[in-house]
Parts: sequence; structure tokens; C-alpha cells
Amino acid sequence: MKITERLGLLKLAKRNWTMLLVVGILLISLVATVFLVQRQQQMRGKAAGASVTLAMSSAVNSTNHAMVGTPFTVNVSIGNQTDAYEISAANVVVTYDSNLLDLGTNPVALGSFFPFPSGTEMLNKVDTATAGRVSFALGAACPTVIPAPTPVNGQTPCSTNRGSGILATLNFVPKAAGTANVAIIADSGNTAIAAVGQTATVLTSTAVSPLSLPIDPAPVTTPTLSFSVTVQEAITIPTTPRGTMAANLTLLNPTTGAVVGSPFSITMSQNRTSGLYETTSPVVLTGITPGSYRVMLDGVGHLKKELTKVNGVSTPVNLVGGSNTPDWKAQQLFGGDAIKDTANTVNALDFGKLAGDFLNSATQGTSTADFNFDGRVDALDFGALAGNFLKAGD
Ligand SMILES: [Ca+2]
Ligand SMILES: [Ca+2]
Repeated sequence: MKITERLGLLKLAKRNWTMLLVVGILLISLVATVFLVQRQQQMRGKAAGASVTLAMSSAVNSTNHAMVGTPFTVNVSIGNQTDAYEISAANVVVTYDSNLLDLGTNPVALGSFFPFPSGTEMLNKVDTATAGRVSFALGAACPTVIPAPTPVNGQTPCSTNRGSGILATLNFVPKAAGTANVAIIADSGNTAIAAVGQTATVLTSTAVSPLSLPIDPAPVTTPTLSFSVTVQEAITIPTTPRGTMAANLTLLNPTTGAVVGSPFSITMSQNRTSGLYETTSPVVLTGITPGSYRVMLDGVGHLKKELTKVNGVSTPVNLVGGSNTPDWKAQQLFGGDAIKDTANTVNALDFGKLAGDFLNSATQGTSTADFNFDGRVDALDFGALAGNFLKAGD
């Protein structure tokens, strides 16, 4: 073969290689284009079926009621069912029945949906200024997110997330019994969800069912009462312990003065150190609800005394559930009232009783005329009666 012929063959081969390369590139481009178009179509389809919702849940329900004074929580969750959106921020407004509920000391606790928000940033965006309304915005400083997240109601969004999760936990303290409503104001002007690349809220369902939360009254704890008083005739502490004093304790309505419930029969004994007569055990005020009362003590042989009188003025005591230990030790019982009657005084009838029991062995130890509880009716008791003659009880 001549050289010129050989060169011609080589030129032909080079053209073929070039053509092959061009065809190959065209083919690859075609495949890539088809793939990208398909991918885009897939993504469009995903976005079209996207659904972002808000929901509330609480352990309080028709079975497990809340209770006055006992805090409980409500979770506010986001549902991003198709994971189509990269959620960048949430602004949620919740209303609650402020007649029945107070917000707890930490009203909005951060949920787990946003992975990196700073709690401090979020707390700055919690608004509890209006009773019955609490709002919070999640999202803080994440300046490197590209594209820049869309602000929600002026709040700068922070880290992004897909899927579902708890945005925040609201803390409430029930203050009155009833059925409290807690609702999300789910309209775009108040509650909004922002997603990367979206210019409007992506919240699809604005109908969030309010929670109806039953609240029971707090269980009533029965008040108990322990106190001491001074018994005029028994101030000294003899070698032989003095006898006990039986008494009726009566609670009165502070406004009307009406007797509340039944009188309580109590026993008081002398404290061997102070000389005061004290309740031997806390008086369990069964049937009495915590509240404000006047308290009357009617001890055997002694004029009736209002323990809640201060300088002659009724000053009701506030009895709480559980232990009450008011300081009534300065209240003094006056002896001489051997016969209790409507006259409520130390008078001739009482003197008659004392005279009848005077040094009478048959009544020693049991007589209502033993005003100093020493087991005898004698001159000391006569002295007490004489000193209080014509005095009236409360
Ligand atoms: Ca009397
Ligand atoms: Ca006596």
C-alpha cells in the first residue's frame, strides 16, 4: 500500500472515532436529561401531596382528669406526613380558659422537633402577656442555612427538620373545677409554619380540634386544730397533776355567726411545763372545709370563750387543710360557771351548785364546781366563783 493510501485510511478511522464520541456524549446527555426530568416530576408530585398539620395532646382526658392545684402538660406537635418540607420555623398561638387554668412557672418548654434551637432564643419569643393566650416561636440563629429560611411573623427561623415531632410542651395549673378549653388559633395570621424555599405558611390544615380538659376540685383535706389556753384558776403547776378539762369546741360562720357543723367534744390537759391547758391530741375537724371561722371554747366549769377574739373584736382564723396551730395561749378561761345555761353568766345558780358540792365527798373529782381541777370543791373554787360573779361569757 502506498503511503498516501495509508494516510487516507487513518483519516477515515479518526473521523469515525470522533463521530462515535459525539454520539456517545449525546446519548449520555439524553439519559441524564430524562433522569432529571423524571426526578423533578417526582418531586413535584411529592410537594402536591404534602401535608403539614398541628395537633395537641394531653394526658388529661375524660378518664384522667386534671385536678385543681396539680400541674399538667399539653404537647403541641407538628405533623409533616410526607416529609416534603424542610420545616424551618413555627409560630403557634394557643388560647386557654383563663377562668379555669393558669400557666405554670415554666409555661412553654422546648420540644424535640427542632434539633438545635437555643432554649434561651425560644424563651425570648414566648408571649404570655395576655391572660388566656400564649404564643411561642421556634427558631433562632442559623445564618449559614442556604437558602435563607423564610421568616415567620417576623421571627428569624433556626435549624430545620423534616418529619413529625413535639414543637413545645405547655404547662398549666388548674385553678378551678370545670372543663377547660385549650385551642390553637390555626390561621395564617397567628399560627404559621415556615419551610425552606416556601414564601407562605405551609400549614395545610387550619382546623385543630380544641382540647376539652376536665378538671376536678382538689381533694379536701380535713383541718386539724391544736392549741393551748390559760385557765385562770389553774395557772400554777401542783405536784400532783391537775385533772383534765372536758370542753366543747364550736366553729362559727365569720359573717353570720351561725354554728357550722356540730360541736367537737375535746379534752384538754395541763402542760406540766407551761401550766397551760392544751389539746391532748389534734382535734380532727371532721366535716369542716378549710376556710375562715370564729372558734368558741366552752370548758367545764368555765365561761364560754371566743378564742378568735382579739382585743374584744372577733378576728376569724383561717383554717387550712391539715394541721393548724393558732396561738391562743393568752386566751383566758374564767371559772365559776358550774351550771351552763342560756344566761351564760356566773350567777346564783352556779353558787348553789358550788354550795351543794362544797367539800361533799360524793361529788369530789366529778363536780363541775371544781374550777381549778384539783379534784376538790373547796375554798379555792369558792374564791374563783366569787371573783367572777356576774361575769358573762362570749
Ligand atoms: Ca352559769
Ligand atoms: Ca377545786
